[in-house]
Amino acid sequence: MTNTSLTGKAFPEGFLWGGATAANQIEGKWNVDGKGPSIQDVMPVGISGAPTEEPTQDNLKLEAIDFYSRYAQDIALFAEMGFKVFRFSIAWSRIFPNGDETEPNEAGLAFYDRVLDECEKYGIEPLVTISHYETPLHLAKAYDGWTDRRLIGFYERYARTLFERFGNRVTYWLTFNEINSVLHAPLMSGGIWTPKEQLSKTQLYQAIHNELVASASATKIAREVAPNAKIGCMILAMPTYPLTPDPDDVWAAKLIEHDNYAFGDIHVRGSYPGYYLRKLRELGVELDITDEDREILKNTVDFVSFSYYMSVCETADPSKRVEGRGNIMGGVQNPTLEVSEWGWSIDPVGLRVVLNDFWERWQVPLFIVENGLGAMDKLTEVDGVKTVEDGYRTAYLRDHLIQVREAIEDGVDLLGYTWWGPIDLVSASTAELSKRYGFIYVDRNNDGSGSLERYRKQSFYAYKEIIESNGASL
Ligand code: BGP
Repeated sequence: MTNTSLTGKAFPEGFLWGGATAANQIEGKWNVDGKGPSIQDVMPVGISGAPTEEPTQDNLKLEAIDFYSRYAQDIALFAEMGFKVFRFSIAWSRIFPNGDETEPNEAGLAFYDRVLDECEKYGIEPLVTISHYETPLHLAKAYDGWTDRRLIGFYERYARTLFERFGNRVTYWLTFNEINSVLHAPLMSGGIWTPKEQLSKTQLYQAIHNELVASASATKIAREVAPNAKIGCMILAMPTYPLTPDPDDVWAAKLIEHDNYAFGDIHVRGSYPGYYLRKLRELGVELDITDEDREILKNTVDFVSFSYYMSVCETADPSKRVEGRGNIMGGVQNPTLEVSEWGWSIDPVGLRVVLNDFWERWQVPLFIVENGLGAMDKLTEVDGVKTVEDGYRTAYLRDHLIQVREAIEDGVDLLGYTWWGPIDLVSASTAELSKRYGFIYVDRNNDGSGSLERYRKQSFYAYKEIIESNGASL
């Protein structure tokens, strides 16, 4: 299957190798230097349970891995691995603590200046997510998040503030993390306080519309105030295979793909596709779309970025449905694949499938901004040095990168690859620390204990070697 003749072939020159994080999963210091609470500060169990009214001590994100204090040391470790790019998000509620203020919080902006200073010191390109699952809590509670059109204006002000402040230091921007995940996780992804079961389809699709307009509007603002900026959308990619060759299964899989493609189609083409309008009609949803919205949507993105962890299957036959676990969306388990300790299918070829599909469909450069393996790691000692013998992580990394190389050979225009969680962090879906993704181990446990010391895992050296050889060592 795999074309082994590519073994030893380097990736294109200038390929951006690196790692990806999100503010709420690493920074900690949730109420320091003027930061307001975000939805994450009241989500102690991620999306696996209800939010709390106030931040509670069991919420690991409140201190996370204390990147807020340790960013210089952490970025130095990324530099040691040879990172060319570091993806991080800006915590909206550090800049606008409630989200609806008119003036930004200078101390919040100053923190990201310091982070950028460190990146520049090592020649690491920043890749900034404007909104990564961390809507200010006030916007969630007082406005019901993105269901309310007024969020467009708040987000525009926030994005403009970032472009004005950092536009000369940051080239690559992502407007919303995994924007399609709002379909499945309305609070985490859309800051929507109404519980999912009580949310009407009209509210949900209006929230999506409002986010899409805000995203396009950010692109428009960037063109004005930060002309060198490259703006990307970010999609949770999960290829959906038909469970059997039955055409009904093929079509059922296509419908799921449409749900996800719609977000890319709108960002790249600037208008709603026919299949999406049909879906809205069939759901009986009538959206509030203004003529101005339609104009704004025409501000299309420069590139499409995505996360990729796994694939799923779909079937039209309820008797064949065996639900698997997975990244936010889940789906029908693929019986041919192994799964991770969290039940996520492991499918390197699926990454090649996504890269080809997205490239053929949109013909804009792509960026893999998340891919990784969450696993239980065991800190051990080798020759007196603390480390983790995580050959399983290196194997996952290599297997996926080999498919990436195949896709590049297939003609896909790919800007780079950022491994999710190059340093252990708090997981999004379950808010635990024992689900470790890092090449760097962080001594902190699910009960909050630990010194926060950092240790290089064996995969640290494996990734370093891959980057050093620009992929030729694969
Ligand atoms: C993506 C999110 C990330 C990240 C990752 C892994 O959906 O963009 O924030 O956490 O998935 O998921 P988890 O942390 O649940 O293992």
